[in-house]
Amino acid sequence: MKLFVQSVMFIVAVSGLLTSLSVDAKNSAKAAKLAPYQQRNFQDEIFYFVLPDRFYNGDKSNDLGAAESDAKRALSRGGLDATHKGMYHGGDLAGLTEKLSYLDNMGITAIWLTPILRNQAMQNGTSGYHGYWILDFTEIDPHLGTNADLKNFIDQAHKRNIKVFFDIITNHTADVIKYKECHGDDGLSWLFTKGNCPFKSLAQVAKGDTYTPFIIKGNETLKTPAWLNDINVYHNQGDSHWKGESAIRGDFAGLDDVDTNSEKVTQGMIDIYKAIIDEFKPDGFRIDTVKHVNTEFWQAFSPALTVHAKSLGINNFFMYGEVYSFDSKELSSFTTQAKLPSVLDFALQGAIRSTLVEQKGTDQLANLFAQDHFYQTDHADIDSTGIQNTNANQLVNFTGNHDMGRFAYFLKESKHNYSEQEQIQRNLLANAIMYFSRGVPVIYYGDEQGFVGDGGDQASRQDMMPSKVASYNDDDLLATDKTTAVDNFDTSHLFYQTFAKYAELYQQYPALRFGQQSTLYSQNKAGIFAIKRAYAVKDQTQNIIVVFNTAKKMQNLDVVLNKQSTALLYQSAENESGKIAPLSFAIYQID
Ligand SMILES: [Ca+2]
Ligand SMILES: [Ca+2]
Ligand SMILES: [Ca+2]
Ligand SMILES: [Ca+2]
Repeated sequence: MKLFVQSVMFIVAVSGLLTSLSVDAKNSAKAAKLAPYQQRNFQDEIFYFVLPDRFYNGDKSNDLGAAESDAKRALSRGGLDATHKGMYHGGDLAGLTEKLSYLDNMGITAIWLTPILRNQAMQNGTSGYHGYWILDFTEIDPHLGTNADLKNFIDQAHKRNIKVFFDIITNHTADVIKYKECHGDDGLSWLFTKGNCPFKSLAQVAKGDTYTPFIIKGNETLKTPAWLNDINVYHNQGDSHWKGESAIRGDFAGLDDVDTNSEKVTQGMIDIYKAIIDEFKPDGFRIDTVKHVNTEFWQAFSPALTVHAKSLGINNFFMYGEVYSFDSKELSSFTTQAKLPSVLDFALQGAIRSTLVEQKGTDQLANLFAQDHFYQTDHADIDSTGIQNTNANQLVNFTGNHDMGRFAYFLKESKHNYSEQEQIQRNLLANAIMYFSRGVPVIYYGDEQGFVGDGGDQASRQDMMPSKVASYNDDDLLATDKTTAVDNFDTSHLFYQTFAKYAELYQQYPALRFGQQSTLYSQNKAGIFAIKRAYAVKDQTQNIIVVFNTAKKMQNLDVVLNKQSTALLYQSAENESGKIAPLSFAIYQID
C-alpha cells in the first residue's frame, strides 16, 4: 500500500491547485460559451478516447453478444470473461450513455469510441472486445448494444453538446480467410512454428509463388456487405513484416488485408462508410491502421466522405488517422499527400515522453514544433472537392494510448525511479503540454482516475467499472487509495479535477485553441519550455505565453518574460516573483 497521505500533503504544499479546482456541473468548462456542436470547429474539442467494453455495463442482457437462437450471428456470441484481460467484460453503449454527465463535467466535448461494428467474438483464444475484428460493417456489435442503442447514445451526447467520433477500419476485416500452406486443408492448423505466414512479395507472386487462400466450409457468408466474402478482394500475400511492400499488402497478424489498391474495393469501402454516416450521423471518424493502406485509397476515400457528410448537413465532419510513426515528415505525408484532414500526433507524444519521463532537454519539444510547417497545405476550391486544408493546429495530441500504454506506466517504468508524488506532477505537466500546445487534446479513459497499467495493449485497457482482472487490481493507482477492483468514476480525483480545470482554461482563451504557436525559449536540458500562442480574428486579439518547467529545480522567468508586460492567468503552483516552481506551468497574457 502506498503512502497516499504523503502525496496529498505534497500537492497542497507545492501546487496550490486545489484552491482553484472546484468543479461543479453548473460551472463546468462547458459553460464557457461552447458553440453548438453542429457549428463547432474541430480545434474547440477535448476528446475522451474509450473502449466501451471496459467502461460501464449498462445492460447485462447483452453481455454474451448475439442471442443463442441467432444463427446468422453465431460467431458474434460469447467471449465473456471479466477475469481475463483479453475477453469481453460487459461494458456497452447503454453504460456509456448512463455516464455522460461524468464526461460532461470534466469538460469533455467529443468522445472517440473504439470500433463498435459487429466483430468475430473469438480469434486464436482471445476476444474482439476491442472491436478491431469486424465481420459486419453495417451493424453494432451485439455485446455493445443495437443500432438503436448507438443512435440513442449519440442523441444523448448531442443534447449535452458533445460530439461522437467512430473509430473505423478500412485496412482489414476479421480473420476468416486461411492459407492452405499455413493453416492446412482444414484451416485450423499452424504449419509454421512461428505462428505466422511469411509474406510473399508481388515479385514472388508473379513467379507463381503464391498462397492458396480459402474460407473454411460454413464461413462463406460471414461478412457483410456480401462483396467482402469474395476472396479476390483481399491481398492474400501472407503476414506483414511491417516493411516495404508488406506494410501495405500484408495481413495484420492474420486479419484479412483488404485489396485497397483496387478501385472496386476503394469504392466499396467508401460506400460502407457513407452508409454509416447516413444511418448514425457521427461527427467524424478516427481511422485505424492508416499507414497500412496505400495513399491513392486515402486520396479517394477522405474527400468522398467529407463531401458526403456535408451533403447531409454535417458541415464540420472531421477525420484523423492513426499513423504509427514518430517522424513528423512521415506523419504529415498523410495529411498533405494522402489528403486526410489530420493525424494523431505520435511525434508529440514521443517528445513529451522524452522530456518528462526521460528528462531530456526541452529542445526536444522545440525541435518537434519547428517541423509544424510540414503539415501546412493551401488547396484552393476546398468545398467542391472535399479536400480540406491541413495544418499542425488540427493535429490530435495524446500522452499514451491503448496500444503503447499509459503515460503513468511510462513514468512507473522509468529508470529514474520517480516517487508517487513526482509521477503525479510529471503526469499533470505532460497533460498540460498536451492541452496547451497546438493541437487537440485526447484523454485516454482512466487516465483521469490515475490508472497506470503494466504495459501496452491488453495491459492498458483496464475497467472503469469494478474489475475482476487480477493484473489490473494489483496496480497502485496514482493520487488515490482505490484500486481498479472498485468503481472508478470518482469526480473528486485530483486528475479528474485538474483535467476539468485545464478544460475550463482551454475553452476560456481562444488563443489556447486557435493561437499560432511559436517557441519563445527551450534549452538542452530539463528546464524551461515557453511558447507563445498568438490569436487574431476580426477585432479580437489575444497573445498568450505558456511556460512549462520540466526540471526539479525552480527556474528564473527572466529568460521568457523579460521586458514584456504580462498578466498571470493561471499557475499550477505557487511561485516566487519572477520564478517558476519545479515541474509546474504558468499561463500569462501579454498586455
Ligand atoms: Ca453489457
Ligand atoms: Ca486471415
Ligand atoms: Ca493493408
Ligand atoms: Ca498489475
